[in-house]
Amino acid sequence: MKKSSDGLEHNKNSKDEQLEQYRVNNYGEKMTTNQALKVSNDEFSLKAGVRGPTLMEDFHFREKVTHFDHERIPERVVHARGYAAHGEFELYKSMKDYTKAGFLQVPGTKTPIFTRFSNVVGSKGSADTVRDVKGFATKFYTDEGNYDLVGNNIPIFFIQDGIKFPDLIHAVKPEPHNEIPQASSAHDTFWDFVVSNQESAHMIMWLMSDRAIAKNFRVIDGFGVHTFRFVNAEGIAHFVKFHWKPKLGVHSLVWDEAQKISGKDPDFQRRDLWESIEKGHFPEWEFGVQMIEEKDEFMFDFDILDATKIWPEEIVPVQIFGKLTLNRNVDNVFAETEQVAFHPGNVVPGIDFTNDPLLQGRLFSYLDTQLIRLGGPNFAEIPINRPVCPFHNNQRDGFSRQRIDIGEVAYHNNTLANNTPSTSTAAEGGYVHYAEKVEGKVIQARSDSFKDHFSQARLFWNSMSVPEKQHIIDAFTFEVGKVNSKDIRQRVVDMFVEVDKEMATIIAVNVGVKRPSGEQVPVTNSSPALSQENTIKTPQTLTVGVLIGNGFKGAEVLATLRTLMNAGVIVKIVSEKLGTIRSSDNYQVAVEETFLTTSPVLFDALYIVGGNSENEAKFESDITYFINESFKHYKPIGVATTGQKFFKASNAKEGPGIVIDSSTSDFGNTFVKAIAKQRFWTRDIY
Ligand code: HDE
Repeated sequence: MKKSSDGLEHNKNSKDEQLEQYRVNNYGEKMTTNQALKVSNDEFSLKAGVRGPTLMEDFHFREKVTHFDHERIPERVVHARGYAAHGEFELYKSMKDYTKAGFLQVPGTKTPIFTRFSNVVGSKGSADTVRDVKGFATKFYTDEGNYDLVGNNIPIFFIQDGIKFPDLIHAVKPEPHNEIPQASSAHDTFWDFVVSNQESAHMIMWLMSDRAIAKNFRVIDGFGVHTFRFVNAEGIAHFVKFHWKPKLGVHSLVWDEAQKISGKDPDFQRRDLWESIEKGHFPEWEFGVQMIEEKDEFMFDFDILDATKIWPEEIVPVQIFGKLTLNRNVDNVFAETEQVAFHPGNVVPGIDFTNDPLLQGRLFSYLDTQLIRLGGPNFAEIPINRPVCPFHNNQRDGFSRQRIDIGEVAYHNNTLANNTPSTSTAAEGGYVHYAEKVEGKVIQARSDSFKDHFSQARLFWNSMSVPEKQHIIDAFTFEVGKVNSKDIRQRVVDMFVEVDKEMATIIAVNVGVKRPSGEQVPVTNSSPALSQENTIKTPQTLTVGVLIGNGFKGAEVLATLRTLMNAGVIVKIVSEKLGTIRSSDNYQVAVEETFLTTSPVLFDALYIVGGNSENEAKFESDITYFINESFKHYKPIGVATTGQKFFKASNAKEGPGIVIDSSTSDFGNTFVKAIAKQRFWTRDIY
C-alpha cells in the first residue's frame, strides 16, 4: 500500500495493487549492474594506466552509458506536453437503462482511473500556459477491460474528417524551415490553414476565447467531443456525448498573465496539480452525458455526427451520473505519465462508436502511434497500461515481450488446448459491435449536412459576455497580428465577418487590413451554458500572496489570515528575505517566498500588509510592482491598515475588487467574497 506525503495510507484500489508489484525502492540497497552484479567503483572508468585510455572490458561503464544513450523515446506527435494522476470514478446513479457497461450499473461502484492532461501543440518541454486546447484523457481500469475516454477541454474540433489531421498539425506546429514558433498558433501556416479550411471557424472561436488559456487542469471541462453510442442489454442504442464538469468551475488566465507565467513558471499547471493532490485538495469532476435517441438522429439543424458542432445544453441537457476524483500522484513520470497509451478504440461492452468521420480516423491512429512511440506491439504489458482483469489471446512475441505464455498452442481454432482461449458470447461479456445498418456508394465526399461552418460559430459569439467578446477580439488581434502575410490577414477577417461583422471589422482595423465587406450569418440565438460568466465561483484552493514586512499589526493580520484559511483559501507569506518576520505586537510569521522567488502572476489575489524595511524604497517598489500587475490582471486585492500607503503609491485605483480594511467592518469576509469572484472585468485598468 502506498503512503502519501501526509503519511496516511489511502486510495488502495485494484490498479494500485497491481502497480505495487512493479514498484522498486532502491533506497538503502547495494548498487549492481542490470545482471545483479555488485559494483565496486562508480567513480572512475577502467583505464590502462591512470592517464591512459578507457578499456572495452569495463562492462559497467558500457552498460551505464549505453542505457543512458537510449533513455529517450519519441515524444507524442501531438499532446507531448502532459501531466497525469491516479484516482477513482464513482457511479452516483445506474445507467443500466442506456448502457450495459459493467462499471455503470450499480451506484457506488468505484473504478480506478488514470487521467493525463496535456497541451496539443508544444513539445514535451514547452510551457504549460500557452494558448492551446487541453487534452483530458482518462483510462478507466474496469473489470471488463480498459475503457479510454480520450477527450479535450473544448467540445468540438478543427476538422471534420481524420484524413485532414496531419495537415492541421503540420500547419500549427513550428514552421519546418526554421522551427519557429514553439507551442503557438500565432503564425502564418496555421492561419493559412484556417482560411483554407473553413470548417475550422467554430473551433477557432473557442481557441481565441478564454477557454484556450485555462488557469489550471483542475478548472477545465472535459468533453468526449465525438458522438459515441450507449447500448443497453436489450441492444437499444442512444447517441451520447460525454462531459466532465469541474467542481471548482471553469476558470481562465488573462493573456498577458499567461505569457508571463510561461517564463516565471513554465510548470505552473503541473505544479498546481501535483501540489493540490499532495495537500489533499483532490480535484473532482462530475461525469455526465447528453443523449439523443436513435429515432431523433435527424431532428436537429446540425448533423449530430459532425465533430465541429455542439449539442447546445439547453436543447439536450447533460445528465450527471458519476464523479471522478484525482487523489494520488504518480511515482515516476516516465513509467506512468509518459508510457501511458490511450486509444479511443479501447471500449467496453455497452459503449460503441458512430460514423463520425473524425472518430473513425482516430480509431486508426492511436494504436499505430504507440507502435513507434513505445517501441513495438507489447506496450499493453507496460504496468500503467495493463488491464486489472486477466487477458488471454494468441498474440505472441515482438520487442520486449514480458509475459511467458506457456504451452504449444498459439492459434485458434485448436484441439490441443480444447479450443482455448475461447471467444465469449455477448451474454458472457464478449464485445459485440453494434449492428448498425450501413448503406451507400463507395465515395470520397462530405455529407451536405456538414457544410454549415458558421451558424454555431456565431452561436458561440452570441453566448459570450462583453468581457469574453473583448478577449476574443484581443486574441485575434494578437494571433493574426503575428501573421506576416497581409493576404492571409485579410482572408482571416473576410472569413470571420460571417461570424460577426463588428468583431471582424475591429480586428481588420487592428491588423492593418481592409474592413471586410461580407455579412454575418443570420443567427440570433445563444447558449448561456457556453459563457464562463455563469460558472461556479468558490474561494476553495485559491492562493493569496500576503506581501508583508516587519512591524505589521499582528492581531489584525492574523485574524484576516484565519478568515481566509477557514474559507479554504491558501495563503503564502511573501517578504524580502526568507526566515521570519515580526509584528509590532510581537507575533511571528514564517516567510515562504521572497519578491524575487515568486511573482504576482502566480497568485489569485494579493493581501497588502506592508511593514517596514531596511531599504524602504526597494520594499515599496517591490510591493507596488505586485499591486500594479494584479490590478492590471483584474484580480482581487485586499489592503490592511498598514498596507494603504503602498496601495496609494501604486497605479491601482479603488473600485471593483479592491477591499480596504478601514472602509468595511467585515474586511475578512468581504475579501473572501472578492477572492471567490476571481476577476473584476469592470475595473478601469488604464
Ligand atoms: Fe488525438 N492523437 N487525434 N485527438 N489526442 C493523439 O496519440 C489523432 C483528436 C487527444 O494523454 C496521438 O498517443 C487524430 C480529437 C488527446 O496520451 C495520436 C485525430 C481529440 C491525446 C492522435 C485526433 C483528441 C491525443 C498522439 C483526428 C479530442 C493525448 C500520441 C482524427 C476528442 C493522449 C498518442 C495522452 C493524442 C491522433 C483528434 C484528443 C497521433 C488522427 C478530436 C487527449 O494518435
